[in-house]
Amino acid sequence: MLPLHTVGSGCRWGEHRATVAPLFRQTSISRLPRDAPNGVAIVAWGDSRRGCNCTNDPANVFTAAADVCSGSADETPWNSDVRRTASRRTVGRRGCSEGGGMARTSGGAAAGRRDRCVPGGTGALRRVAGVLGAIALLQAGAAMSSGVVGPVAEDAGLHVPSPDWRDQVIYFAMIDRFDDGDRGNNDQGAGEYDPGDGTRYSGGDLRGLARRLDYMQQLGATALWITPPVANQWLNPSRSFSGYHGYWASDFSAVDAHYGRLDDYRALARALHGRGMYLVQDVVVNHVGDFLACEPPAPSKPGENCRVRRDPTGHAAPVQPPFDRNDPRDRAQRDAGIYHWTPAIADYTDRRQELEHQLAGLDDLDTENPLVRRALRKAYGDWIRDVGVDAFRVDTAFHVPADFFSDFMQATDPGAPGMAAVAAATGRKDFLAFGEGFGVDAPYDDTRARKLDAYMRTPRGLPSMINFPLYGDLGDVFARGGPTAQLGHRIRAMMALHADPWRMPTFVDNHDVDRFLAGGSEAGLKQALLAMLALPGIPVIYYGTEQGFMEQRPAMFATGFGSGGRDHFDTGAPLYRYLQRAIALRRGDTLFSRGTPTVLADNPARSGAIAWRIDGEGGRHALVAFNSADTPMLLDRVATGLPAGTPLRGAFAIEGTPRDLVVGADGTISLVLPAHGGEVWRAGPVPTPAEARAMLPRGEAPLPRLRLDPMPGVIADSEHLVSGRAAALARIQLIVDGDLGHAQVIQVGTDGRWQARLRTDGMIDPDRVHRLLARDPVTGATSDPATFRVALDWQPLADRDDPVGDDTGPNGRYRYPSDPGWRERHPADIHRVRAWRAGGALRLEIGMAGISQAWHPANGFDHVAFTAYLSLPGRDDGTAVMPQQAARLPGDRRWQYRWRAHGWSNLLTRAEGADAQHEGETVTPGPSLHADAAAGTLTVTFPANAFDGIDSLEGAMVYLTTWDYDGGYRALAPEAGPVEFGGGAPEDPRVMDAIDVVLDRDASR
Ligand SMILES: [Ca+2]
Ligand SMILES: [Ca+2]
Ligand SMILES: [Ca+2]
Repeated sequence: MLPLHTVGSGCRWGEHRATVAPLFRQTSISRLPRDAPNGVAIVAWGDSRRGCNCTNDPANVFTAAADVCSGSADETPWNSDVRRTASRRTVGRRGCSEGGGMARTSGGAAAGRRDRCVPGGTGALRRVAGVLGAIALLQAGAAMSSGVVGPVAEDAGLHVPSPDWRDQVIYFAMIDRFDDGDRGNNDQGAGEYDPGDGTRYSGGDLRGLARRLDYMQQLGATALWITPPVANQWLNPSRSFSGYHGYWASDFSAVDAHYGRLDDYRALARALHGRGMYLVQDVVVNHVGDFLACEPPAPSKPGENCRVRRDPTGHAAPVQPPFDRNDPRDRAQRDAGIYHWTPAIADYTDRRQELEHQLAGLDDLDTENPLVRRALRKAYGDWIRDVGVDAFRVDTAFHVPADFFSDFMQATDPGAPGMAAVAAATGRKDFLAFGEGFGVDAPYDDTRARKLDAYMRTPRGLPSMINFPLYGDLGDVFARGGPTAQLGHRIRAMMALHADPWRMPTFVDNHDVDRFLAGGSEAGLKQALLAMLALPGIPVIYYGTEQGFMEQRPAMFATGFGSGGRDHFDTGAPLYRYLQRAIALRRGDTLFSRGTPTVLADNPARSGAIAWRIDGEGGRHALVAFNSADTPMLLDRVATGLPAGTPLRGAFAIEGTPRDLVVGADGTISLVLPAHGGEVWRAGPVPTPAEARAMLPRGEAPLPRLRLDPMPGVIADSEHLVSGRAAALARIQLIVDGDLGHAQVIQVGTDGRWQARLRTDGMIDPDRVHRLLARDPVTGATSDPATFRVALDWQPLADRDDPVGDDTGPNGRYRYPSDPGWRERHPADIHRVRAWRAGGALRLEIGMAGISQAWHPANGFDHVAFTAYLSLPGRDDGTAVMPQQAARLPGDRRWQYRWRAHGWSNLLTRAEGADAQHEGETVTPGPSLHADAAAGTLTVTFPANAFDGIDSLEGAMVYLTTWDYDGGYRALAPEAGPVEFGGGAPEDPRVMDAIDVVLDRDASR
């Protein structure tokens, strides 16, 4: 190991940077503090080592010098840091293979670390260029070391100051699925490349990203977040899955060969910075790939239940020290304590398991170990310094103790300082790192929001976390028809809980959850996106949302997985155009990116209206309103908090031309919102009293007297008689929960009295407060509202047992996937089904052999999907085809409604548009779902209005089936795989267990 000295006498790679970086700041090459030291390092190292500068010339004149570097690494006395850093620069292979081909001496993930370039061909020429270039840099470096600024301007743009993150809009792309800019790196020969298979590499890379920056920038994005570009475990045999996604690291310090070379990455950073855009790298600190197999129970001593497995590329461990020390049977490795050597997390509510056990079997690092911490800081600090990364997204932050991040961000170790210090040395004063805290809160609950908050409040820890709870409520409200009060609650909670919600990334789609459009409509997606853009937080647009993607991770490029054989970079696509417009609204006025929202109105009972005001600097205000329902909704007498007469100028409308409004005399506004509407207004200057009088309508007639008679607070019947007075009116509208589209028109008697039947069997949740009012359809005047709840009296309709152990498919020979999550639990075995009705509402309780929660599912159960088909009596419409299950209903019966739910979906469709592939039209409101793991039951409740308000379910039939679902029904093959069912052909029915239930009160016990 060489001693660390000042510039000019053998400084040590990795540490010289800290020594020389200040020099460059002093000489005011502020954009280049990271790049310059490489040049200096050459000087320091002298002739014998100059070949190892494989780096910082954008023209790649040193590419061939990489041969020298890796070829001589073992013979030189450099420490491992030198070798590692040097090898990273060759890891893309391409530079070598261009020159004379690559002899794959070892292969495997992070290949190139020890691969050798075979000299010859153009490689020799390039080496000459490399030497010449090295001499040029030597001269530059000599000038630098004497304090004179050298000619390093070709690296301009690698480092730029931090932006105000609140104002950014992030585009998030999966490298492998975005664009293939270099076909030569697609197939690394390990059987890991197959664009026909979503579990394999598709060929996307860093050059692909770089050539599509126009596409992102024209959309309005100001930053690009990419999935981890680091060398991954290419294939995992136990899962039949590849590391195309980037989260299964083999070497945190190397670019994966599929994605290109270090210079490709630097070119991407420069190109972004040259456009005024920023680079966000996804980083993982919790785990590496899956080399360890650890069986439960948790060990009493480290590693006793663990063994290492060799993957198809021959690796049994990550290649990067110290993460290569993963074998607990080796005492020295065990004692190094790099890993936790624990089984997979079985109970996500157990904090210790969450922190120390394997997330989905991925080898959990002991992030308390100083060796681990240092190696991670070093690897990730290098990306900031070498590539010019502007921010990190930190994967799986909940699985690492919050105080780990204080060290990660702020450590003062001179050889491996924290990210904040590394970033500061490159001129970034505000290096953003935002953690992933996966999971959403239940409606009106803040448990996870508080957990996120605790990470952000850990002293000097992670500055930001992704706002998952907001994602959950945007989806519940705009995709799944939940009450808008859920979103109202979330907005209030995030403003109250978090110190700086403006810097928490927000999203509607990402790579780990079902796409919005998989369960929601395009109209709902437009609303969710606009809501996100009109709320605090850094909006993240997941690639493909702007192209209407419905699958989670298809390729944007024609030759990649799931592309449909065409490129999708369509700047004329309707959602692209829409997002362009909505992003422009946000970016056009910091009121939207920095303002504070106050919720003015929402709907606690159902989908419908929500409105908030945004207060910005300088007394500026905006108003935002949505209607999430399928029908026009009335927003009546909303107190705006703005002075009477304040003009509200239409700034944005999802459809049509924005309209102007004026705040009424009492500071309120009333308006009708079109179905799935969304509008934004900017408040004009507050008027003087005289101006206000002029703005307000003149000579208003006295409002007619509208009144509701008192109502009970709780209604148990499926119908209720309501009454009231409406003097001098011929008819009124009776409006429940704001639903103007379904207002009942009621004739008023000559005595000024009226009465009407109110149907309540669409109101299935006894906790929800409903709101009734009468309205004069002519003037729009309304009565005071009455509020009430509905606790229906459920009548039994069916109770059927199903055999135990018949979860073997229609032929009796189906087998579960080989993963123990299925084999040991039999999660698809139905034991009993009970049914109740209340008016036209239906409740099913499904008793199961057991309920798995292994993956921490949002709906409280996993490893099984339920699909039920409802056939109404006396109906001959619908279809017998069971979509995506390769089956037909028994007796070719037809269904009119279909329910499909798994751990993360809960979807009701009607038969219109359904066929073998398509699930049919989505129905809202959808059912509510409740899993009781202890009782082994799942309860699903369908409101009557889900079934178009049919009067009775007597005689209807329900065909309930089980299978499993993961962005699609899981595959079936003769042999079961880790996640594939076995015992049938791919074209056979995807049904593990099934039960036919007649809904007949007399037949029930
Ligand atoms: Ca490629
Ligand atoms: Ca962990
Ligand atoms: Ca059964």
